[in-house]
Amino acid sequence: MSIQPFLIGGEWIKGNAVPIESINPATGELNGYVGSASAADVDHAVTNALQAQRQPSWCNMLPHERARLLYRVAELIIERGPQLSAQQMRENGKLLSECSFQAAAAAGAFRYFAGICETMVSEVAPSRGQYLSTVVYEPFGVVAAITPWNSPLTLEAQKVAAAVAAGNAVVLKPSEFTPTLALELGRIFIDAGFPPGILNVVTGSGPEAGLALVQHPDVRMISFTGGTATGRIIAKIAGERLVPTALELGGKSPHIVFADADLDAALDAVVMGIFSSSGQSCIAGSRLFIERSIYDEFLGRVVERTRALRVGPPDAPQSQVASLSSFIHRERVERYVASALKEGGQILVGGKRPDAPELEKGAYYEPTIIAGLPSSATVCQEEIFGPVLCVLPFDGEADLIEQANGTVYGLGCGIWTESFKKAWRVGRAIESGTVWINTYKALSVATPFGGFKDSGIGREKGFYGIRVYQEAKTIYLGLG
Ligand code: TXE
Repeated sequence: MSIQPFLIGGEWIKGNAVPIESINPATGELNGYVGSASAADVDHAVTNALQAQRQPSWCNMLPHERARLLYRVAELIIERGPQLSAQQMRENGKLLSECSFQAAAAAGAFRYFAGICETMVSEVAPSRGQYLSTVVYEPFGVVAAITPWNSPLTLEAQKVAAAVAAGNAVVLKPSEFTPTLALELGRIFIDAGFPPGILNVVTGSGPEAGLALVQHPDVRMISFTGGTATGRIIAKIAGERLVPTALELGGKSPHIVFADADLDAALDAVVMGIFSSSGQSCIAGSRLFIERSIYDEFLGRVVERTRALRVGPPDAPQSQVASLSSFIHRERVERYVASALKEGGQILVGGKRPDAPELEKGAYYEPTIIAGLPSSATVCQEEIFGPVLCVLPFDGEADLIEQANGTVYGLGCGIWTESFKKAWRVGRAIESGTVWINTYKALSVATPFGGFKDSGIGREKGFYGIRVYQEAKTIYLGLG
């Protein structure tokens, strides 16, 4: 059995834990085996990262020199884009077109943080005495980056680019469902000329490799994207260790349509907002709120549009919704739909696996719409992370805001109305890290991203996204 090794200190290692079996969720076929890190392997990775981070060749490297390496990584991602996109598609079943878009976004993240390296400044505070008071920003040392399976290309790039731009070394642990994109990033780092050990990749399970990483005493900062339950486990450990974290967790984003909206534009956005990536997106607009006066008419159009979506293989150009990321995840989605039925919900479309025999071997699930449940129902409260839209009517702004804010999450929110005053009022009242007005899922590396409430702690991306990976240090220079 051939096992793909992982990367520690520039060396490729098979690892001491049980190898990962990588399965293509769109076909059920085996992609191959990938090495799995034990706690001892993780210790080895962190030790290497620490040594590499302390080497003068790295810690004395000037920011504009780091920028050159980061630009080179961006170029290599673009050159290898088709291969990276196809590889992500084979591991998580995402549409090839979405994967290609994400490869370009990954390169964009490296270019953006390279640009920040070239333009960032230290600060001089107004003096209050005979001294010069300055603020400089230092790297933490070793950063642990732990990523999920839905969008490894972009999520791994945005963490690694910012952490390395800030001067850290990184130990990256990708999801066991999508282990090899991080390995390709490791290869790109070597080819771009980064010193060995600045990016280490440990593939392996969450409870073994992931846990060993967050517990390691030389890891000084943890950046995590994944489910809220895992985020909570990590936050507890980090709290005990007094290590800062950036946690990007789940969501149950409200997508709101007022009667005065441009309903054609809203319709496109509502359908794309939930069913792109088969709903496996933390910012999926999974709760649709429709103003009562247009509820029946608009819901009818959403149902009709959803029924017409073409479910198919991720590499077929005509496919609009591909498979889910794993068979185990499809079962989780099915359990949620069953719970909706049990609680009295009505399935307006979907609610089952597709009948097409050619999709039988993959983890496909039909785009599904559920109505007739109150906001308190399980499927309206918990993150399903699949192609399932829950629809609710609302009567006026107060009712809407109460319902929209009535979950533990606060990641994204979409508002459709032609009244800018109403959009502003509602947008300010919604507890959410991002609000889209008359657009949805627009994302830029140049703006901060993160969640309110159980959707996370901290913000990634944006100009200050680099500060997440740095400590402020004040230096007083006596002049008296
Ligand atoms: O994610 P996990 P899972 C949500 C979504 C999904 C649910 C569960 O609702 O249905 O989470 O998905 C690593 N210590 N999101 O179970 O477990 C794990 O190996 C350290 C939302 O797949 O959070 C992987 O690398 N690490 C989301 C990473 O955590 C641990 C994206 C994420 O896996 C660990 C994915 C531990 N104890 C799921 N346990 C988003 N915000 O976009 C696991 N891991």
